[in-house]
Amino acid sequence: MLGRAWFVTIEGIEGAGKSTCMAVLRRFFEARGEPVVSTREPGGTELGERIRELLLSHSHEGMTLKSETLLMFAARAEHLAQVIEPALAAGRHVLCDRFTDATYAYQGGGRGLPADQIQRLEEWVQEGRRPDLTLFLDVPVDTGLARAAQRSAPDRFEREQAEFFERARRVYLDRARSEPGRIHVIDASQPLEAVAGLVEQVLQQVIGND
Ligand code: T5A
Repeated sequence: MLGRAWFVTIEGIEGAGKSTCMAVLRRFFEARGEPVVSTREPGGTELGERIRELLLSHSHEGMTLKSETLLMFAARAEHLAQVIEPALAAGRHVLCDRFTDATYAYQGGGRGLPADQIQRLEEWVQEGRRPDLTLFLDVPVDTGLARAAQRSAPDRFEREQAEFFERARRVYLDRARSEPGRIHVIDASQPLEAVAGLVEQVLQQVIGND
C-alpha cells in the first residue's frame, strides 16, 4: 500500500458544483499515481442506484420522512459493505459525492428530523466509519437552484421551496463550525476555475504529501 487511503466526501446544496469538484479530486490523486474509487450517494451499488431512483422520482411524493431516511441509510449500508470498506482496505482512496452530512442537512435541516435520530442510525450503520475529509461547497441558495434548473428537470428534492435549502445550508455550516478539522468550507459562488483552485488548495493543505 502506498500510504494512508483517504475517504473524502463532497457536500453542498443543489448546483453547488459537486460533480465538477469530484473531477478535481480525482485528478489530484491520479497525479500522485494513487488509485481512487469515485462514487456517490444515494447510489454507488446496483441496489443503491435502484434506491436512488425511488428516492428521486416523482412517483413517491408522499413518502414518509422515516421511509426516506431509512432508504438513505439502506443504500449507505450496501455502499459501505460493497464499495467503501473494501476499497479503503485495499489502499484505494474513496471520493464520494455526498454522504451522511447530507442526511443531517436534508432529512434533518430540510425536513426536521431530530439530529439524535439520524445519529443513532449513523452509529448503527457506519460502525464508526466517517469521512476523513469533507469539502462543503457553499453557495447561496438562489445561485445554486438557478444553476441546477439550467442543467435538468427538477427531481423530488429539487422541487422543494428555497427555505428547505436554506435550512439544509445552515445545517451544513453549523456542522462545519463544529468539526473544522474535517469539514472545509469552500466559497462555491465564484467561477468554476476559481472554485477548482480553492479545492486544490485545501487538498494540498490537508493531504499534501501524506
Ligand atoms: N440527499 C442525498 C438527501 O436528501 N439525503 C442524503 O443522505 C443524500 C446522500 C440527490 C439528492 O439526494 C438528496 C440530496 C439531493 O437532492 P445529488 O444528485 O448528489 O443528490 O444532488 P444534486 O445536488 O441534485 O446534484 P447536482 O448535480 O444538482 O449538484 P452539483 O453536482 O453540485 O452540481 P453540478 O456540478 O452538476 O453543477 C450544476 C450546474 O451548475 C454549473 C455546472 O456547470 C452545471 O451546469 N456550475 C457552475 N456554473 C458557474 N459557476 C460555478 N462555480 C458552477 N458550479 C457548477
